[in-house]
Amino acid sequence: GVNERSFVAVKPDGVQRRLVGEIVRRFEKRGFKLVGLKLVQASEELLREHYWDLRNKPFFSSLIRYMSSGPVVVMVWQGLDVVKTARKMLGETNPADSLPGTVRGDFCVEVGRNVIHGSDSVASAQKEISLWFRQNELQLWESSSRNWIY
Ligand code: DAT
Ligand code: MG
Repeated sequence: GVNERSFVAVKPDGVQRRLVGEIVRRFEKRGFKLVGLKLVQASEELLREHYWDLRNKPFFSSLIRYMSSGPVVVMVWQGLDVVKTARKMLGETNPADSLPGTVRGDFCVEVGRNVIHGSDSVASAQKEISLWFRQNELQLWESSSRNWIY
């Protein structure tokens, strides 16, 4: 429904490369509602929890090192089918497979520097939102353009 939420993060390379505004712009213009946003230096402990499902992959330790190499911008976006739509807006995990017009297809070339994260299901979105945000960091607000989007 329209209250679905997704967790989206601009990774350290995206922050360093000044892509935060561009990425926020795409989600705003699509019609999603921003309900949480902050710039954080993630601890390795938090990142290991975030990527728990990948703990046995050969790239796991380099992934944690990359993700803790600088601040990330973490966001919660809300709207109709936002989890699936955000994944489409991100592109494929490997930027080489990502179409132009997607964030990864427009702004990166390597899987280990793929600029952005987005939850892969409603269930993982709920887990990730509660891992990265406190309840009082999420804002409930009425969007004045709601009736023009829905
Ligand atoms: P996604 O970020 O598209 O959800 P994922 O959850 O499978 O992809 O993996 C998380 C991140 O781990 C991904 O964004 C980049 C890194 N990664 C995935 N596969 C990789 C690989 N084969 N080599 C290096 N890094 C990889
Ligand atoms: Mg994933």
